[in-house]
Amino acid sequence: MKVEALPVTKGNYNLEDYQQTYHNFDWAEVEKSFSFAETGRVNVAYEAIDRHALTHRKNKVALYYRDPERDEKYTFKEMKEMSNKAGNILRQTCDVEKGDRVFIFMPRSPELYFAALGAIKLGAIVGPLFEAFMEGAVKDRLEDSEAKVIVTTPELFKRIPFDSLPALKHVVLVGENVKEEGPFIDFNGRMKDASKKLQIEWVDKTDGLVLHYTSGSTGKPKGVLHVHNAMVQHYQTAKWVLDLKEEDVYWCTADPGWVTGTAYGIFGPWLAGASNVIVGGRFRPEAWYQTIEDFGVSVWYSAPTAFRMLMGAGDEVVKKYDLSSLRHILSVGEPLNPEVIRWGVKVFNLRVHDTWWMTETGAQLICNYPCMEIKPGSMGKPIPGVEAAIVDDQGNELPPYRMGNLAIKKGWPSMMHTIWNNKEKYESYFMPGDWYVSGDSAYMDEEGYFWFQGRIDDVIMTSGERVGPFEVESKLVEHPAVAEAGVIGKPDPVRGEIIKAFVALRDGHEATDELKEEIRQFVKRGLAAHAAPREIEFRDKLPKTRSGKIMRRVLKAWELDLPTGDLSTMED
Ligand code: 6R9
Repeated sequence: MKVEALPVTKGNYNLEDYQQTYHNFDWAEVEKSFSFAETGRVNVAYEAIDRHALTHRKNKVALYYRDPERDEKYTFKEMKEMSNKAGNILRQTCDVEKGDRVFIFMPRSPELYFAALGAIKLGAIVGPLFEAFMEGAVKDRLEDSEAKVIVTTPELFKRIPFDSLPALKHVVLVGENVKEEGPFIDFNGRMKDASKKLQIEWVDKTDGLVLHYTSGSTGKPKGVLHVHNAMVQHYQTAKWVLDLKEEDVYWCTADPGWVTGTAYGIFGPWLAGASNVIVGGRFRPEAWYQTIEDFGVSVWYSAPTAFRMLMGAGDEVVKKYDLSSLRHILSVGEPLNPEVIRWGVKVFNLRVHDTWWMTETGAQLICNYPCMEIKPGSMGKPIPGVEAAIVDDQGNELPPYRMGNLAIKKGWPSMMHTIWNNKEKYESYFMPGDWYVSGDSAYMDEEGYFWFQGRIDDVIMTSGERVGPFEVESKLVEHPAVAEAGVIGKPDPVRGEIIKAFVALRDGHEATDELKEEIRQFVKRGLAAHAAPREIEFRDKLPKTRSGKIMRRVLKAWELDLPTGDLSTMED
């Protein structure tokens, strides 16, 4: 099914440009937008904030912040000053220098952004942590990175095993009445008097910027290091894919603990000079629609899990709000179900644009542009300057429609620089032919659209047929009783594997055997007999990461009674 009835957005970037630049795009041209073109040195925080404070954007709102307690806004000039103050605190009280790891462990708040930008201005590497991490998860990350400073709240400090972290020297507390003793520094108190002027540390484009820990299927989380050069792609994709223009008010719903919340919650939008909306607090459909109405959000970047929750809240809620400012919606993190796209068209009269990328890739790679026809279920096409292919396990390119490894030719600007303390792991991502292998399986159609099938290890082989769990999950959520679904392959002596679905029902539906059979038949009719789950199990909730990915490996571990591995990124 194509959703092409809707006119494509008149984007910054049109289809002819796309076709022309696709094969001969040169990232070096984009680099010329930044200071390294002239001086050879750079700093993302300068390019994202200070540079605008020197132009007509000086008094433009850079940050709209809201949570249940606070409602604030800061112009580019104010952001420059606040991040300078934070930088001065970190430099003067914590001796932060270029290359030091400064971790930030706190809920979203303006201070989080001041501290992150301040640290970056000193050339430090910022490690953002989800506020929901418990002690073990925090310790793993601070230990591996040998963080020198942590910026946190008095409440969250209780989860930091300070005494068993020898590299950790300073604890910057963001809170009321903080007493400065031992390693503790009173952030808010010192912000009052800190100087608004700061000597920026100019760095090389291959110097460290952010360190994001991600969980693999085994072992401890690994630290993916990104460097300042990533800005080249953050900036360009903010223009092409987010389609940000001068007058846009942009809202990315992701927390900075997830790569989406830094690349497209900090760098992309501010490099493009947009007004950036940041909302703290818990997810509530009403509050989300209210945010769009109150701030006049025009470009909105979120995730399938959030869209599915909004969908679950019903279309009546949508009608209570004036959402006419919205003009462009994007999604990332997991497969975007065609059902969500149809719903978007129905309730917002807009298409939801899928984007594919990973913590390791640093920025968007395969996307649905505003100017493109969308094929629901497809992630879109590679952006110019990026070469993607489906390859076999030896690195040979496969023809259209063959399922295989989704791979990217090395050399895009935002690619991770290394895995912290683990060069071997870093090297294991690459295959002969200079392919970076994503760990996702996909196929490409004859028009060059890419179709996600699952993580490599999630692909199901049932009676000799390869089935992508995502296809089955997407069909399942089209059933009116199904809110969410996770599908795994369960070992079976006859069929190799059988398809097993874990299903969370929408409110008002009863978990009966009849319903199981009805859902089975629904998938059989809508997809294929071999793709219908032989087993269905109802659950109140499915295990998901904080970025909304259904954790199939946890479902599999439950099913097979195996250890679940690292659960630090699982939501409560
Ligand atoms: C940005 C981010 C990466 C993994 C990736 C893939 C899944 C991301 C997707 C998608 C289908 C999309 N993923 N975007 N799957 N369609 N548009 O999500 O980074 O948290 O590292 O996850 O997420 O499996 O390999 P990260």
